Amino acid sequence: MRTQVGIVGAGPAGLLLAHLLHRHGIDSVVLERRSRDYVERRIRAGVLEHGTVDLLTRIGLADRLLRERMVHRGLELLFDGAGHRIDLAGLAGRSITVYGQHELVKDLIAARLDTGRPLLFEAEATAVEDVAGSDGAAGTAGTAPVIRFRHEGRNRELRCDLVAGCDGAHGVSRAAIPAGAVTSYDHDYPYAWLGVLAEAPPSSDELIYAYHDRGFALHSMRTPAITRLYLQVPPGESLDGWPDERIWAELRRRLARTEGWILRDGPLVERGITALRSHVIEPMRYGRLFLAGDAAHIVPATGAKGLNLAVADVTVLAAAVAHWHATGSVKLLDAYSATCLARVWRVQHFSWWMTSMLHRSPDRDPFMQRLQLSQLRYLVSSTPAAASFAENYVGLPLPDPGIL
Ligand code: RFL
Ligand code: PHB
Repeated sequence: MRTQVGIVGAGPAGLLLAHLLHRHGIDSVVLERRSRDYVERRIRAGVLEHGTVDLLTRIGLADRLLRERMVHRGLELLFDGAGHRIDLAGLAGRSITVYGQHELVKDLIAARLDTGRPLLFEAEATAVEDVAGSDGAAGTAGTAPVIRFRHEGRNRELRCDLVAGCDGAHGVSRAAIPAGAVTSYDHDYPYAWLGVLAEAPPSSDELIYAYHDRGFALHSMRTPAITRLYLQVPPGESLDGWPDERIWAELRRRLARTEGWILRDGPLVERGITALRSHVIEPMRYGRLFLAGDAAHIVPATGAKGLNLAVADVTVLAAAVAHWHATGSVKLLDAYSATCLARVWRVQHFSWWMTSMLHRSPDRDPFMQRLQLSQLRYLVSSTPAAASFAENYVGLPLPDPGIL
């Protein structure tokens, strides 16, 4: 097989990139190791930044999203048993959208299939080779990269001009980069999240981020009938120790408030534990391999940024590939990594900061607790502090491909 851009991974990054390239008349093949059913059911993110929704709207992929989404103009910070609303729309002029990542993935898959261009499920890439151009510049010299993959019981290969490594945190494209050619920056946090999906109407119209002596909790949602909830748990925690009654009891304690408020419960239909971590690879490109989304960086889920960062990356990448295709100039391809990393580090800082403010440190350091409370009180009482939080939470403007 041969194509212009070989895309490894059909998560939000790979699927959106494929669509953006298609709009520029550029051919790609998307390889996904899981089945279609699996990726359409995988429960992950729920919060889309304003810029993400704008982009999807502009390229005609937001019809269902705009019909079914929940628009949130604010959120609540809960501490000391009292809720404090942050007026995101009033402070930052923009709101956020709650729409499940798996719903977005369904929309993106449908759009890809409509184009008739290839998207192979249960096609696992096993190696990415020959990505180093002899002059180091993308697509200008050297042999064509090849992606080796297994599909329908056969070993196959895909030759391409460029490879987009959109294969998430546990993919293979990274392995094509020789040790020493990139630097990895990592930070582990001493806590994880236990996330559940409950068949219960949300108990609040907006998200609630709770700082509590027993640990962080988050009340989010997917639809008017489905609540998404998270609890801070120790890293390495097993679900075995968390029967449903314990989950609800802990959520009730951490989300309790003095005015009396009822957490609506219902059957739990999904449970999972995710470690919180920060990770960045620099640069996000090696020769003709371009990493995008979780393959290049991970942010702790607290800031709700991972999917949105993936969207920002592929917006920049698609514009750069299109420019190269139209003009032969590699200028934007060469700028890809630095352009993305500026946003990545801003978002890393915001996610780290929000995580540090809201989680209970395992050693319950009383000094840290007082700092956290002081920060929270400042945030809810100072308009400039709240405005800075809101600006980052709703999302800084996406890079404008037109001015890149
Ligand atoms: P994905 O979604 O992981 O997709 C990568 C795809 O690559 C496939 N793959 C391969 N395919 C072929 N060959 C191989 N060798 C392959 N290896 C892997 C995988 O099967 C998969 O389909 O990465 P992508 O596209 O970069 O998207 C990133 C987002 O998924 C991620 O950042 C977000 O889910 C993070 N995240 C959140 N982000 C937000 O913006 N807002 C949120 O509210 C939010 N909440 C969350 C989150 C992530 C969470 N977890 C579970 C990590 C909440 C949680 C709990
Ligand atoms: C979610 O709904 O899954 C969600 C919401 C906000 C976050 C993280 C996850 O900060």
